[in-house]
Amino acid sequence: MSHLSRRGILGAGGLVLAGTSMISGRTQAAGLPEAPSATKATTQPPLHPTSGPDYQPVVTLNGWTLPWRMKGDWKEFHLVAEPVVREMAPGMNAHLWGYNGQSPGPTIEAVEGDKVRIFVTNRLPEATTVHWHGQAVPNGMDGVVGLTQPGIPPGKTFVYEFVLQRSGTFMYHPHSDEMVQMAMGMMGFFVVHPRDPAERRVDRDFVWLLNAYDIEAGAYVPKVNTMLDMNMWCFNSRVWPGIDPIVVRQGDKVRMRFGNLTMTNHPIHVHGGDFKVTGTDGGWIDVAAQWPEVSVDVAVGQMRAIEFTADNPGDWAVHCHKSHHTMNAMGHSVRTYLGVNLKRTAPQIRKVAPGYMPMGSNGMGMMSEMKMPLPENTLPMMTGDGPFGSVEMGGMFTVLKVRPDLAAGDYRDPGWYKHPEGTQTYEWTGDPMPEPARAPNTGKRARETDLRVVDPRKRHVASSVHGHENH
Ligand SMILES: [Cu+2]
Repeated sequence: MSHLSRRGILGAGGLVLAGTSMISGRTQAAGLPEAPSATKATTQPPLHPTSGPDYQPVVTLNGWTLPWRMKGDWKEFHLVAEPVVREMAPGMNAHLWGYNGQSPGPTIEAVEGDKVRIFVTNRLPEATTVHWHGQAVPNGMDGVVGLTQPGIPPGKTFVYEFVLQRSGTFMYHPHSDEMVQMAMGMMGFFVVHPRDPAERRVDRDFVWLLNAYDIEAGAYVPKVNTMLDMNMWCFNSRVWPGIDPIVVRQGDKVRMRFGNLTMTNHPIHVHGGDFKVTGTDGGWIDVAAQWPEVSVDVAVGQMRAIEFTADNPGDWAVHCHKSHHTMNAMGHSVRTYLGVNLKRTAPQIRKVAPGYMPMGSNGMGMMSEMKMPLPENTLPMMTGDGPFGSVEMGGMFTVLKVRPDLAAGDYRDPGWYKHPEGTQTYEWTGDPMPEPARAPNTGKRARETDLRVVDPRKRHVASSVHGHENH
Protein backbone atom coordinates (compact mmCIF):
# COMPACT_ATOMS: atom_id res chain seq x y z
CA MET A 1 0.00 0.00 0.00
CA SER A 2 3.03 2.21 -0.11
CA HIS A 3 1.76 4.28 -3.02
CA LEU A 4 -1.53 5.10 -1.40
CA SER A 5 -1.93 8.12 0.75
CA ARG A 6 -4.28 6.73 3.34
CA ARG A 7 -5.30 10.06 4.85
CA GLY A 8 -6.79 8.55 7.94
CA ILE A 9 -8.13 5.16 6.99
CA LEU A 10 -6.00 2.66 8.84
CA GLY A 11 -7.04 -0.67 7.48
CA ALA A 12 -9.52 -2.65 5.50
CA GLY A 13 -12.36 -2.45 7.93
CA GLY A 14 -12.67 -2.83 11.64
CA LEU A 15 -11.76 0.79 12.31
CA VAL A 16 -14.11 2.68 14.57
CA LEU A 17 -13.54 6.39 14.73
CA ALA A 18 -13.06 7.78 18.22
CA GLY A 19 -15.93 9.85 19.50
CA THR A 20 -18.64 8.28 17.38
CA SER A 21 -21.32 6.00 18.67
CA MET A 22 -23.99 3.87 17.09
CA ILE A 23 -26.93 5.98 16.20
CA SER A 24 -29.76 4.94 14.00
CA GLY A 25 -31.31 6.35 10.89
CA ARG A 26 -29.97 8.99 8.59
CA THR A 27 -27.69 10.66 11.10
CA GLN A 28 -25.77 7.41 11.35
CA ALA A 29 -24.13 8.49 8.15
CA ALA A 30 -22.87 11.70 9.71
CA GLY A 31 -19.12 12.07 9.58
CA LEU A 32 -17.66 11.31 6.20
CA PRO A 33 -15.06 8.57 5.98
CA GLU A 34 -11.78 9.91 4.63
CA ALA A 35 -11.32 9.40 0.90
CA PRO A 36 -8.00 7.67 0.23
CA SER A 37 -6.37 8.48 -3.08
CA ALA A 38 -3.98 6.59 -5.36
CA THR A 39 -1.04 8.42 -6.87
CA LYS A 40 0.73 5.68 -8.88
CA ALA A 41 -0.57 3.66 -11.80
CA THR A 42 1.18 0.41 -10.83
CA THR A 43 -0.70 -2.63 -9.50
CA GLN A 44 -1.22 -2.35 -5.74
CA PRO A 45 -1.21 -5.37 -3.42
CA PRO A 46 -4.60 -6.88 -2.58
CA LEU A 47 -6.39 -5.66 0.54
CA HIS A 48 -7.00 -8.56 2.94
CA PRO A 49 -10.07 -8.35 5.16
CA THR A 50 -9.41 -7.58 8.81
CA SER A 51 -12.98 -8.19 9.95
CA GLY A 52 -15.96 -10.26 8.80
CA PRO A 53 -15.72 -13.42 6.69
CA ASP A 54 -12.35 -14.28 5.20
CA TYR A 55 -11.86 -14.19 1.42
CA GLN A 56 -9.10 -14.16 -1.16
CA PRO A 57 -9.00 -10.48 -2.15
CA VAL A 58 -8.74 -9.51 -5.81
CA VAL A 59 -5.76 -7.88 -7.48
CA THR A 60 -6.76 -4.94 -9.66
CA LEU A 61 -4.44 -4.76 -12.66
CA ASN A 62 -2.68 -1.37 -12.54
CA GLY A 63 -5.14 -0.37 -9.89
CA TRP A 64 -6.07 -0.66 -6.26
CA THR A 65 -8.82 -1.53 -3.78
CA LEU A 66 -10.76 1.09 -1.85
CA PRO A 67 -10.22 0.83 1.93
CA TRP A 68 -13.36 1.04 4.07
CA ARG A 69 -14.40 1.47 7.66
CA MET A 70 -17.02 -0.31 9.70
CA LYS A 71 -19.64 1.86 11.30
CA GLY A 72 -21.92 -0.39 13.32
CA ASP A 73 -22.79 -3.13 10.87
CA TRP A 74 -22.39 -0.87 7.84
CA LYS A 75 -19.33 -1.09 5.60
CA GLU A 76 -18.58 2.51 4.60
CA PHE A 77 -16.71 3.61 1.49
CA HIS A 78 -16.01 7.08 0.14
CA LEU A 79 -15.73 7.69 -3.60
CA VAL A 80 -14.68 11.10 -4.88
CA ALA A 81 -15.51 11.82 -8.52
CA GLU A 82 -12.80 14.18 -9.80
CA PRO A 83 -10.46 15.08 -12.66
CA VAL A 84 -7.32 12.91 -12.63
CA VAL A 85 -4.10 12.51 -14.56
CA ARG A 86 -3.61 8.89 -15.65
CA GLU A 87 -0.32 7.62 -16.99
CA MET A 88 -1.45 5.26 -19.78
CA ALA A 89 2.10 3.98 -20.27
CA PRO A 90 5.46 5.60 -19.51
CA GLY A 91 5.68 8.59 -21.87
CA MET A 92 1.99 9.38 -22.05
CA ASN A 93 -0.39 10.99 -19.57
CA ALA A 94 -4.11 11.38 -20.18
CA HIS A 95 -6.26 14.01 -18.52
CA LEU A 96 -9.31 12.00 -17.48
CA TRP A 97 -12.14 12.00 -14.99
CA GLY A 98 -12.11 9.24 -12.40
CA TYR A 99 -12.46 8.47 -8.73
CA ASN A 100 -10.04 9.00 -5.83
CA GLY A 101 -7.10 10.08 -7.95
CA GLN A 102 -7.29 7.42 -10.69
CA SER A 103 -9.18 6.17 -13.69
CA PRO A 104 -10.58 3.60 -13.37
CA GLY A 105 -11.65 4.23 -9.81
CA PRO A 106 -10.60 1.86 -7.02
CA THR A 107 -12.14 -1.60 -6.84
CA ILE A 108 -14.89 -1.90 -4.24
CA GLU A 109 -14.73 -5.27 -2.51
CA ALA A 110 -17.21 -6.68 -0.01
CA VAL A 111 -19.06 -9.84 1.00
CA GLU A 112 -22.47 -11.23 0.11
CA GLY A 113 -24.97 -9.99 2.69
CA ASP A 114 -22.88 -6.93 3.62
CA LYS A 115 -24.69 -3.67 4.25
CA VAL A 116 -22.69 -1.11 2.28
CA ARG A 117 -22.91 2.66 2.56
CA ILE A 118 -21.07 4.46 -0.22
CA PHE A 119 -20.53 8.21 0.04
CA VAL A 120 -20.05 9.85 -3.35
CA THR A 121 -18.53 13.34 -3.38
CA ASN A 122 -18.65 15.22 -6.67
CA ARG A 123 -15.60 17.34 -7.50
CA LEU A 124 -16.35 17.43 -11.23
CA PRO A 125 -17.49 20.58 -13.03
CA GLU A 126 -20.91 18.99 -13.72
CA ALA A 127 -23.45 16.80 -11.95
CA THR A 128 -22.89 13.06 -11.73
CA THR A 129 -24.42 9.88 -10.26
CA VAL A 130 -23.19 6.35 -9.65
CA HIS A 131 -24.95 3.30 -11.04
CA TRP A 132 -24.09 -0.06 -9.41
CA HIS A 133 -24.01 -2.15 -12.59
CA GLY A 134 -25.55 -5.58 -11.99
CA GLN A 135 -26.42 -5.09 -8.30
CA ALA A 136 -29.98 -5.62 -7.10
CA VAL A 137 -30.56 -2.40 -5.18
CA PRO A 138 -33.65 -0.52 -4.01
CA ASN A 139 -34.83 1.48 -7.01
CA GLY A 140 -33.88 4.82 -5.46
CA MET A 141 -30.25 3.66 -5.12
CA ASP A 142 -29.86 2.77 -8.82
CA GLY A 143 -28.15 6.02 -9.79
CA VAL A 144 -30.02 6.95 -12.98
CA VAL A 145 -30.15 10.72 -13.19
CA GLY A 146 -33.62 12.14 -13.63
CA LEU A 147 -35.23 8.72 -13.25
CA THR A 148 -34.27 7.61 -9.74
CA GLN A 149 -32.46 10.66 -8.36
CA PRO A 150 -31.40 14.20 -9.16
CA GLY A 151 -27.77 14.58 -10.25
CA ILE A 152 -25.21 15.09 -7.48
CA PRO A 153 -24.29 18.76 -7.98
CA PRO A 154 -20.61 19.78 -8.00
CA GLY A 155 -19.37 20.11 -4.43
CA LYS A 156 -22.09 17.90 -2.90
CA THR A 157 -21.98 14.42 -1.39
CA PHE A 158 -24.75 11.82 -1.80
CA VAL A 159 -25.08 8.53 0.10
CA TYR A 160 -25.97 5.15 -1.44
CA GLU A 161 -27.04 2.38 0.94
CA PHE A 162 -27.90 -1.19 0.00
CA VAL A 163 -27.41 -4.83 0.99
CA LEU A 164 -25.31 -7.02 -1.30
CA GLN A 165 -27.71 -9.71 -2.47
CA ARG A 166 -25.32 -12.15 -4.10
CA SER A 167 -21.65 -12.79 -4.76
CA GLY A 168 -20.19 -12.12 -8.18
CA THR A 169 -18.63 -9.57 -10.47
CA PHE A 170 -20.06 -6.07 -10.85
CA MET A 171 -19.07 -2.61 -12.04
CA TYR A 172 -19.88 0.96 -11.18
CA HIS A 173 -20.12 3.99 -13.47
CA PRO A 174 -22.08 7.25 -13.83
CA HIS A 175 -25.57 7.24 -15.28
CA SER A 176 -25.45 10.99 -15.84
CA ASP A 177 -24.04 12.59 -18.99
CA GLU A 178 -22.84 9.03 -19.54
CA MET A 179 -21.37 9.55 -22.97
CA VAL A 180 -19.00 12.23 -21.71
CA GLN A 181 -18.31 10.84 -18.27
CA MET A 182 -17.54 7.29 -19.39
CA ALA A 183 -15.51 8.51 -22.38
CA MET A 184 -13.50 10.45 -19.78
CA GLY A 185 -12.76 7.31 -17.76
CA MET A 186 -15.33 7.20 -14.97
CA MET A 187 -15.79 3.56 -14.02
CA GLY A 188 -14.69 0.94 -11.55
CA PHE A 189 -14.98 -2.70 -10.51
CA PHE A 190 -17.20 -3.99 -7.69
CA VAL A 191 -16.47 -7.51 -6.44
CA VAL A 192 -18.74 -9.35 -4.00
CA HIS A 193 -17.26 -12.44 -2.36
CA PRO A 194 -19.31 -15.44 -1.20
CA ARG A 195 -20.19 -15.47 2.49
CA ASP A 196 -18.70 -18.98 2.83
CA PRO A 197 -14.90 -18.49 2.62
CA ALA A 198 -14.48 -21.94 1.03
CA GLU A 199 -16.98 -21.31 -1.76
CA ARG A 200 -15.38 -20.68 -5.17
CA ARG A 201 -12.05 -19.92 -3.57
CA VAL A 202 -9.07 -19.46 -5.88
CA ASP A 203 -5.41 -18.70 -5.16
CA ARG A 204 -5.18 -15.57 -7.31
CA ASP A 205 -8.05 -13.45 -8.54
CA PHE A 206 -7.34 -10.64 -11.05
CA VAL A 207 -9.78 -7.97 -12.21
CA TRP A 208 -9.67 -5.33 -14.88
CA LEU A 209 -11.93 -3.22 -17.03
CA LEU A 210 -11.76 -3.12 -20.81
CA ASN A 211 -11.94 0.55 -21.71
CA ALA A 212 -10.93 2.83 -24.56
CA TYR A 213 -10.16 6.44 -25.45
CA ASP A 214 -9.61 8.58 -28.50
CA ILE A 215 -6.70 10.87 -27.72
CA GLU A 216 -5.15 12.67 -30.68
CA ALA A 217 -1.38 12.56 -31.09
CA GLY A 218 0.08 15.24 -28.87
CA ALA A 219 -3.18 15.82 -26.97
CA TYR A 220 -4.09 14.95 -23.37
CA VAL A 221 -7.91 14.99 -23.26
CA PRO A 222 -10.00 12.26 -24.94
CA LYS A 223 -12.38 13.19 -27.76
CA VAL A 224 -15.62 12.29 -26.04
CA ASN A 225 -17.74 12.12 -29.19
CA THR A 226 -15.85 9.18 -30.71
CA MET A 227 -17.88 5.98 -30.67
CA LEU A 228 -15.70 3.23 -32.17
CA ASP A 229 -12.58 4.63 -33.77
CA MET A 230 -10.57 4.78 -30.54
CA ASN A 231 -6.78 4.83 -30.59
CA MET A 232 -6.14 3.83 -26.96
CA TRP A 233 -7.53 0.34 -26.24
CA CYS A 234 -6.92 -0.27 -22.57
CA PHE A 235 -6.90 -2.66 -19.67
CA ASN A 236 -7.82 -0.34 -16.78
CA SER A 237 -6.87 2.84 -18.66
CA ARG A 238 -3.39 1.45 -19.40
CA VAL A 239 -1.91 0.25 -22.70
CA TRP A 240 0.94 -2.16 -23.37
CA PRO A 241 3.78 -1.84 -22.48
CA GLY A 242 2.31 0.04 -19.54
CA ILE A 243 0.19 -2.91 -18.34
CA ASP A 244 1.72 -4.90 -15.49
CA PRO A 245 2.30 -8.65 -15.86
CA ILE A 246 -0.18 -11.09 -14.31
CA VAL A 247 2.06 -13.09 -11.99
CA VAL A 248 0.93 -16.53 -10.80
CA ARG A 249 2.52 -19.53 -9.16
CA GLN A 250 2.56 -22.80 -11.09
CA GLY A 251 -0.28 -24.96 -9.80
CA ASP A 252 -2.33 -22.00 -8.57
CA LYS A 253 -6.01 -21.88 -9.27
CA VAL A 254 -6.41 -18.56 -11.08
CA ARG A 255 -9.43 -16.42 -11.82
CA MET A 256 -9.56 -13.43 -14.15
CA ARG A 257 -12.58 -11.15 -14.32
CA PHE A 258 -13.18 -8.62 -17.09
CA GLY A 259 -15.83 -5.96 -17.48
CA ASN A 260 -16.38 -4.19 -20.80
CA LEU A 261 -17.28 -0.49 -20.71
CA THR A 262 -16.37 0.30 -24.32
CA MET A 263 -18.78 0.44 -27.25
CA THR A 264 -17.54 -2.72 -28.97
CA ASN A 265 -16.87 -6.32 -27.98
CA HIS A 266 -13.48 -7.70 -26.93
CA PRO A 267 -12.57 -11.37 -27.40
CA ILE A 268 -9.99 -11.86 -24.64
CA HIS A 269 -7.53 -14.58 -25.57
CA VAL A 270 -5.29 -16.31 -23.04
CA HIS A 271 -2.30 -18.30 -24.33
CA GLY A 272 -0.88 -21.43 -22.72
CA GLY A 273 -3.95 -23.61 -22.31
CA ASP A 274 -7.68 -23.58 -21.88
CA PHE A 275 -9.93 -22.17 -19.21
CA LYS A 276 -13.50 -22.43 -18.05
CA VAL A 277 -15.98 -19.58 -18.22
CA THR A 278 -17.28 -19.61 -14.64
CA GLY A 279 -19.15 -16.35 -14.21
CA THR A 280 -21.34 -14.02 -16.24
CA ASP A 281 -23.23 -10.83 -15.48
CA GLY A 282 -25.96 -12.76 -13.69
CA GLY A 283 -23.71 -14.73 -11.36
CA TRP A 284 -21.75 -17.96 -11.17
CA ILE A 285 -22.22 -20.77 -13.67
CA ASP A 286 -22.95 -24.24 -12.24
CA VAL A 287 -19.88 -26.47 -12.59
CA ALA A 288 -21.68 -28.84 -14.99
CA ALA A 289 -22.58 -25.93 -17.27
CA GLN A 290 -19.20 -24.17 -17.36
CA TRP A 291 -17.78 -24.27 -20.86
CA PRO A 292 -14.16 -24.58 -21.99
CA GLU A 293 -12.58 -21.80 -24.05
CA VAL A 294 -9.28 -20.25 -25.05
CA SER A 295 -10.93 -16.88 -25.85
CA VAL A 296 -13.92 -15.33 -24.17
CA ASP A 297 -15.88 -12.64 -25.93
CA VAL A 298 -16.89 -9.87 -23.57
CA ALA A 299 -19.76 -7.93 -25.10
CA VAL A 300 -20.57 -4.32 -24.37
CA GLY A 301 -21.62 -3.80 -20.76
CA GLN A 302 -20.80 -7.41 -19.81
CA MET A 303 -18.65 -9.03 -17.14
CA ARG A 304 -17.01 -12.44 -17.50
CA ALA A 305 -15.07 -14.56 -15.02
CA ILE A 306 -12.72 -17.30 -16.24
CA GLU A 307 -10.78 -19.87 -14.21
CA PHE A 308 -7.91 -22.26 -14.84
CA THR A 309 -5.11 -24.07 -13.06
CA ALA A 310 -1.79 -22.50 -14.01
CA ASP A 311 -0.01 -25.76 -14.86
CA ASN A 312 2.06 -24.54 -17.80
CA PRO A 313 5.07 -22.40 -16.85
CA GLY A 314 6.16 -19.59 -19.16
CA ASP A 315 5.40 -16.07 -20.37
CA TRP A 316 1.96 -16.26 -21.98
CA ALA A 317 0.31 -13.47 -23.94
CA VAL A 318 -3.10 -12.29 -22.72
CA HIS A 319 -4.78 -9.95 -25.19
CA CYS A 320 -7.83 -8.83 -27.07
CA HIS A 321 -7.99 -10.79 -30.32
CA LYS A 322 -9.04 -7.79 -32.40
CA SER A 323 -5.64 -6.94 -33.84
CA HIS A 324 -6.46 -3.22 -34.00
CA HIS A 325 -6.96 -3.35 -30.25
CA THR A 326 -3.35 -4.40 -29.66
CA MET A 327 -2.06 -1.18 -31.22
CA ASN A 328 -1.46 2.24 -29.76
CA ALA A 329 -2.15 5.53 -31.57
CA MET A 330 -2.36 4.63 -35.25
CA GLY A 331 -3.65 6.36 -38.34
CA HIS A 332 -6.48 4.27 -39.74
CA SER A 333 -6.34 6.20 -43.00
CA VAL A 334 -2.78 5.07 -43.76
CA ARG A 335 -2.81 3.20 -47.07
CA THR A 336 -1.67 -0.40 -47.43
CA TYR A 337 1.57 -0.62 -49.43
CA LEU A 338 2.21 -4.37 -49.13
CA GLY A 339 3.78 -5.58 -52.36
CA VAL A 340 4.40 -2.07 -53.68
CA ASN A 341 7.87 -1.22 -54.91
CA LEU A 342 8.22 1.95 -52.92
CA LYS A 343 11.83 2.45 -53.91
CA ARG A 344 10.71 3.35 -57.40
CA THR A 345 7.47 5.04 -56.40
CA ALA A 346 8.70 7.17 -53.50
CA PRO A 347 10.52 9.76 -55.66
CA GLN A 348 7.28 10.27 -57.62
CA ILE A 349 5.28 10.67 -54.43
CA ARG A 350 7.78 13.16 -53.02
CA LYS A 351 7.10 15.46 -55.98
CA VAL A 352 3.58 15.98 -54.64
CA ALA A 353 4.27 15.28 -50.94
CA PRO A 354 7.72 16.59 -49.99
CA GLY A 355 9.32 14.67 -47.12
CA TYR A 356 7.22 11.56 -47.77
CA MET A 357 8.78 8.55 -46.01
CA PRO A 358 8.05 5.24 -47.76
CA MET A 359 7.10 2.40 -45.44
CA GLY A 360 4.90 -0.61 -45.15
CA SER A 361 5.83 -2.43 -48.37
CA ASN A 362 7.21 -5.36 -46.33
CA GLY A 363 4.67 -5.16 -43.53
CA MET A 364 4.80 -2.86 -40.54
CA GLY A 365 6.70 -4.98 -38.01
CA MET A 366 9.80 -2.90 -38.60
CA MET A 367 7.92 0.18 -37.44
CA SER A 368 8.21 -1.08 -33.87
CA GLU A 369 11.97 -0.60 -34.09
CA MET A 370 12.06 2.64 -36.07
CA LYS A 371 12.76 5.61 -33.91
CA MET A 372 10.48 8.06 -35.64
CA PRO A 373 9.94 11.47 -34.17
CA LEU A 374 6.57 11.48 -32.40
CA PRO A 375 4.53 14.40 -31.09
CA GLU A 376 4.82 15.09 -27.38
CA ASN A 377 2.73 12.79 -25.13
CA THR A 378 2.23 10.18 -27.89
CA LEU A 379 3.08 6.48 -27.70
CA PRO A 380 4.50 4.45 -30.57
CA MET A 381 1.89 2.32 -32.37
CA MET A 382 3.45 -0.97 -31.34
CA THR A 383 6.21 -1.30 -28.85
CA GLY A 384 7.27 -3.02 -25.66
CA ASP A 385 10.44 -5.08 -25.54
CA GLY A 386 10.63 -8.77 -24.71
CA PRO A 387 13.76 -10.91 -24.28
CA PHE A 388 13.94 -11.44 -28.07
CA GLY A 389 13.29 -7.90 -29.25
CA SER A 390 10.20 -5.82 -29.80
CA VAL A 391 6.91 -7.55 -29.01
CA GLU A 392 5.31 -5.42 -31.77
CA MET A 393 2.18 -4.87 -29.73
CA GLY A 394 0.36 -2.11 -27.92
CA GLY A 395 -3.09 -1.60 -26.45
CA MET A 396 -4.95 -4.49 -24.83
CA PHE A 397 -2.01 -6.82 -24.28
CA THR A 398 -0.10 -8.10 -21.29
CA VAL A 399 1.82 -11.18 -20.14
CA LEU A 400 0.68 -13.98 -17.84
CA LYS A 401 3.83 -15.13 -16.04
CA VAL A 402 3.50 -18.65 -14.63
CA ARG A 403 6.43 -19.66 -12.43
CA PRO A 404 7.20 -22.47 -10.02
CA ASP A 405 8.40 -21.62 -6.54
CA LEU A 406 6.69 -18.30 -5.99
CA ALA A 407 5.49 -17.56 -2.48
CA ALA A 408 1.74 -17.28 -1.93
CA GLY A 409 0.78 -13.68 -2.41
CA ASP A 410 4.01 -12.78 -4.26
CA TYR A 411 2.92 -10.71 -7.28
CA ARG A 412 6.33 -9.21 -8.10
CA ASP A 413 7.51 -9.39 -11.71
CA PRO A 414 9.80 -12.45 -11.88
CA GLY A 415 11.50 -11.25 -15.10
CA TRP A 416 11.42 -13.14 -18.42
CA TYR A 417 10.91 -16.88 -18.60
CA LYS A 418 14.01 -19.01 -19.19
CA HIS A 419 13.04 -21.76 -21.59
CA PRO A 420 14.34 -25.22 -20.66
CA GLU A 421 16.71 -26.70 -23.21
CA GLY A 422 14.93 -28.26 -26.18
CA THR A 423 11.65 -26.41 -25.63
CA GLN A 424 12.11 -23.43 -27.89
CA THR A 425 11.77 -22.85 -31.61
CA TYR A 426 15.07 -22.70 -33.47
CA GLU A 427 16.53 -21.87 -36.85
CA TRP A 428 16.97 -24.71 -39.33
CA THR A 429 20.60 -24.87 -40.43
CA GLY A 430 20.66 -28.42 -41.88
CA ASP A 431 20.27 -29.56 -45.49
CA PRO A 432 18.59 -27.17 -47.94
CA MET A 433 14.82 -27.52 -47.84
CA PRO A 434 13.02 -29.19 -50.79
CA GLU A 435 10.37 -27.11 -52.55
CA PRO A 436 7.28 -27.13 -50.32
CA ALA A 437 3.94 -28.40 -51.51
CA ARG A 438 1.73 -25.62 -52.88
CA ALA A 439 -1.95 -25.43 -53.48
CA PRO A 440 -2.58 -26.52 -57.10
CA ASN A 441 -3.86 -24.26 -59.89
CA THR A 442 -2.70 -21.01 -58.31
CA GLY A 443 -1.36 -19.76 -61.64
CA LYS A 444 1.22 -17.00 -61.63
CA ARG A 445 2.88 -15.78 -58.47
CA ALA A 446 1.56 -12.45 -57.15
CA ARG A 447 2.38 -9.43 -59.29
CA GLU A 448 4.36 -6.64 -57.80
CA THR A 449 2.25 -3.51 -57.72
CA ASP A 450 3.10 0.07 -58.52
CA LEU A 451 1.23 3.19 -57.64
CA ARG A 452 -0.31 5.80 -59.85
CA VAL A 453 0.82 9.01 -58.23
CA VAL A 454 -1.79 11.74 -58.52
CA ASP A 455 -1.27 15.36 -57.54
CA PRO A 456 -4.57 16.23 -55.84
CA ARG A 457 -4.05 19.93 -56.60
CA LYS A 458 -3.89 19.25 -60.35
CA ARG A 459 -6.37 16.37 -60.43
CA HIS A 460 -4.52 14.60 -63.18
CA VAL A 461 -1.97 11.84 -63.33
CA ALA A 462 1.36 13.40 -62.52
CA SER A 463 3.30 10.26 -63.13
CA SER A 464 2.64 6.61 -63.72
CA VAL A 465 4.96 3.71 -63.27
CA HIS A 466 3.90 0.48 -64.88
CA GLY A 467 3.81 -2.76 -62.99
CA HIS A 468 5.95 -5.66 -63.97
CA GLU A 469 6.04 -9.37 -63.34
CA ASN A 470 7.91 -10.41 -60.24
CA HIS A 471 9.86 -13.50 -61.33
CU1 LIG B 1 -10.72 -5.51 -28.22
